[in-house]
Amino acid sequence: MNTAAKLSAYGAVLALVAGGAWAAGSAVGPFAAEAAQSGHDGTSGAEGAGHGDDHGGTVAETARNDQPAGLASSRGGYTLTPTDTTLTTGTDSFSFRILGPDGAAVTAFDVEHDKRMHLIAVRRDTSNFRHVHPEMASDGTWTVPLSLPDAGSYRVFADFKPTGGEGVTLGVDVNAAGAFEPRSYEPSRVAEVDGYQVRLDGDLVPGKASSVRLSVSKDGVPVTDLQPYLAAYGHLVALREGDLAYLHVHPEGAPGDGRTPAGPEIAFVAEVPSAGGYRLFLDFQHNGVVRTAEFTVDTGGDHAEEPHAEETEHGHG
Ligand SMILES: [Cu+2]
Repeated sequence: MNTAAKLSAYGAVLALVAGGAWAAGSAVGPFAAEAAQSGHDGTSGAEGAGHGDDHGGTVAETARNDQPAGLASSRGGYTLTPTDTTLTTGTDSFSFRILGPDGAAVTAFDVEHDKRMHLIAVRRDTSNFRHVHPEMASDGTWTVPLSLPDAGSYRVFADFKPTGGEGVTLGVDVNAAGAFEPRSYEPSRVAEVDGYQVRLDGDLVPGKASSVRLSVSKDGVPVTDLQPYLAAYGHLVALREGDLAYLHVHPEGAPGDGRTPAGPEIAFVAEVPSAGGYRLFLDFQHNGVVRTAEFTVDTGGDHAEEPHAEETEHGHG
């Protein structure tokens, strides 16, 4: 009944994003487009006030954030500072520090999903996605090999939880010199990678917790022996086209919990903050190799459901 409850364990990062929107926009609904859609007769304000109820559970603990993650290099007192913002195509490494509220490099981080630091790099046109795990030196400098195949401007996200603080994702741009061809992506719900096919089912409805399912097969045969990778059968990162707002989503259920199968389907609950195009990147592991499947979805228009249609029934009931 309360979709927000489903977010509690595995969608914590995403819930932070979504909860902020609910809290900040409680009078008019999670986002402006939804309010506009539901308010055909100009009563969007009243209707919006009505559907604060079904999101109540997570607002209190998530009200601190009012922006999607990854859009800023500094947030909540923490700052991502790259050692060098120019990288070389081919073999190179990336190093950085996280500065804390006192201006000093942070050296204490909690383990989340098996790692103390998750680093995502993607060119700003959303090509060349990388998800890697840096190592920290004792002075707080993180370093990771980062091979960028093509020139261009890249967004680098550091996803971490400082000990004693809140989880945060900071983003910064780095550049690899040279000419490049920008890429664009048509909507696609089927990914092919190394002989694997991954299908995306379910629609991301802006402003609502939405179930999406990813099904993995190899040469047409469903894969039922996915291997845990970073304590889950899949890791899903969604990036909003245009500004690369960052959503890190985790599956419903975990390996070894007695109810979550090792494929072929991986179920996620995700909430995107606004209508528009999103690029989705699924990391999954099979036969000892981690692969990434990419999808492109457009949450505007055709797929959007009429929001909260059933709630109009009990306005005066
Ligand atoms: Cu990671």
